Amino acid sequence: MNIAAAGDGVRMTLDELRELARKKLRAVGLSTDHADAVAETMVAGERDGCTSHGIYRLLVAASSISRGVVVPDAVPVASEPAKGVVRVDGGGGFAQLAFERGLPLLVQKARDQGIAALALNHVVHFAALWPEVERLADHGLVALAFTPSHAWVAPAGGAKPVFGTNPIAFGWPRPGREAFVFDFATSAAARGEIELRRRAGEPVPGDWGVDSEGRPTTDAAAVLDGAMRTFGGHKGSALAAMVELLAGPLIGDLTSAESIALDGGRGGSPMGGELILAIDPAAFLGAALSDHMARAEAMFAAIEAQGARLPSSRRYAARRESLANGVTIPARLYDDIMRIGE
Ligand code: NDP
Ligand code: PYC
Repeated sequence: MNIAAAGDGVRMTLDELRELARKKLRAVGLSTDHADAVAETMVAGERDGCTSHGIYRLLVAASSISRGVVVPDAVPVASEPAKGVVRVDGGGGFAQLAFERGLPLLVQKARDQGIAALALNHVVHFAALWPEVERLADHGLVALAFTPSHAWVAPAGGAKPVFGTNPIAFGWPRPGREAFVFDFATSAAARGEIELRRRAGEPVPGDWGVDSEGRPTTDAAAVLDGAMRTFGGHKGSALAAMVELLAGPLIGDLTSAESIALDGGRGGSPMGGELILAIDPAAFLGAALSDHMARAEAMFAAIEAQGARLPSSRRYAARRESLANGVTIPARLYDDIMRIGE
């Protein structure tokens, strides 16, 4: 591996990073097909400057495997319980391979029927959702994805965890251009962001969470031990509840409270489900498809014309830079990664 020290980090190409991730995941016992699928999302996160869900997640995945939270050689099984529904039982493995197994059927059903849903069940989830909605948008489909996590987040007006950090991702295809994509936690920040601050010894903003006594704090460790806050007060709180319902009871899977109870203090990544919706614009628009997609472009142009940016524009810029020049892994993180599987 031709890696180079760069400042207080280690610079490498994306191919080198992918190889490192696969090797380390296999070293902790993950089967090759899982290791490849999981490595891909970590590399995508690092490439796009999403460090809380980039290569740092190797530490998280290795820890979940060593704590016995993940079935490392699970074989995802796809089924079609209804005309517009694909279900993939992940068998306790990581969600990435289950998504790969369900994707072709989801795309086919969305094209055949105009709209389709994919439920991933019994999967361990630590990843960002944008790679999934972006893949669907690349197929010309509008996409939404939701997953609960572990009960770390208090409802607006409370101070005890009920919700997970419960991300919502949305993808919109833009013919000839990179898709419009957003993806964020319904908590004030992703937990991974707070974990990175704790590792770096940095404080968090005062509105991200409370300590275990319900007092506001800027201490990252105290928030992790206490309760995180939703974004946007009661609005984020309602959206977090919606994610619990859509990707929990609706698809026959766990809520964040049930998932953390199942974990039983092992500290693994959340076990549960994910719901992904795919909509084919052609089903609504038929021959008028390109006229109406052009109207969407007018809205994007109106946003950018006033200097505001589109969600995902920073990510695509980071991607171009990483593809050209590689990425730099912080020295301490690199050292921690190198110790995986030793
Ligand atoms: P952020 O608060 O960083 O928000 C990210 C989204 O908002 C991106 O789409 C980003 O685009 C966009 N955005 C940010 N700033 C602006 C701006 N000024 N103008 C326009 N758009 C903007 O994300 P979170 O920290 O909440 O979440 C990070 C990741 O964590 C997500 O990918 C999520 O899926 C993941 N996550 C996963 C969980 C799981 O259980 N699996 C749980 C919780 C989170 P851009 O990327 O271009 O900056
Ligand atoms: O960052 O909140 C988070 C998170 C939870 C599960 C995966 N990422």
